[in-house]
Amino acid sequence: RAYRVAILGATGLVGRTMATILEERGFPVSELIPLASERSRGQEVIFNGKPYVTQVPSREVFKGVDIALFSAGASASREWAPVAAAEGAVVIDNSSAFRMDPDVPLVVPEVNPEALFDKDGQPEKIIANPNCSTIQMVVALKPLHDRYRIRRVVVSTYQSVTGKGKAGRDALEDELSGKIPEKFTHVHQIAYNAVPHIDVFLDNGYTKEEMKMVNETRKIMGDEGLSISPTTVRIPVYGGHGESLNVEFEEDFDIDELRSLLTSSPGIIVQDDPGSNLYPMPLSSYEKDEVFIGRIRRDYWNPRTLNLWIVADNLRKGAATNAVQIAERLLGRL
Ligand code: 2RA
Repeated sequence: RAYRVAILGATGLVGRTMATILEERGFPVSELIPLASERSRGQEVIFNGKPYVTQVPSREVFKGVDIALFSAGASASREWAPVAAAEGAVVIDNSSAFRMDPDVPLVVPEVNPEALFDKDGQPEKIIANPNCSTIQMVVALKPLHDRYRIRRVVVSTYQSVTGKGKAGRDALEDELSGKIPEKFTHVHQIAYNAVPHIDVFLDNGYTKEEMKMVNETRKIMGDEGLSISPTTVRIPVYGGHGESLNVEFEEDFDIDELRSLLTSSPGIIVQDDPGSNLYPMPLSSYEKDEVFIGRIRRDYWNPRTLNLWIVADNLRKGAATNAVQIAERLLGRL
């Protein structure tokens, strides 16, 4: 059977990528229902060669929708997810609105697919898609945690301007072309710069983006004891987010065994050959759906600790691909 699929935020960078990925992966869509704010009403979204006109969300519009992919920000999700769910749709929500709600599963299919279903095997009505910087990290950490038990992770991110959507990308292009705005989209100039400030600062001195990496990782991995120490940084690149990790384990590890473990784990491509200058980069991860890992090496000072470098396309595996992979797991169960 084919499904009626709505995309809320259909004209944004993630929403458009969701439609592209549904199409690329041959997801069985009988009708696409693109939704967005008043500003985008009437814009066309081309899907499988057919134009679909963007509407504004309403209770009516969600009637008969099987799957609703949301990427229009937390307040739109808070308003419309309960409505869509009440009308019978399963909502896969890319905003932060429900991620830490104990009644809502937060899912990365390679890590905790079992959380998608209730005890009767029915799909949960609202499913949260994690933050981009969390998704790529947990895909890499899961097999390592299962095998060597992680004690602590220190992570620094190098995040693409597209994490802030089209406005984030346009801001870099404008600044590079010499247009300096009155108010910077990335708080400070991002062209030729690096800004260690993503989302707002919290009372504990961390940013909201950093605390997402802490709290979401614990929830997805099902381990409240995991200690994660993040610093998140915006850099002037497109294509993907990079993350440098220092991971301390409970157990000893053999580096060759660890490398083969990562190579054989789902969703991961190891690109690690310093002799031929091979390691992942944002440009080479662009438009790819996997998580790329390289620079795998033992910590110089602590033998139970590992250094590695992880890159993924933040609009794809960090957002749209993960959401569509969740939807794929629901096929046949709706
Ligand atoms: C960012 N993590 O990169 C955000 C996007 N969800 O700004």
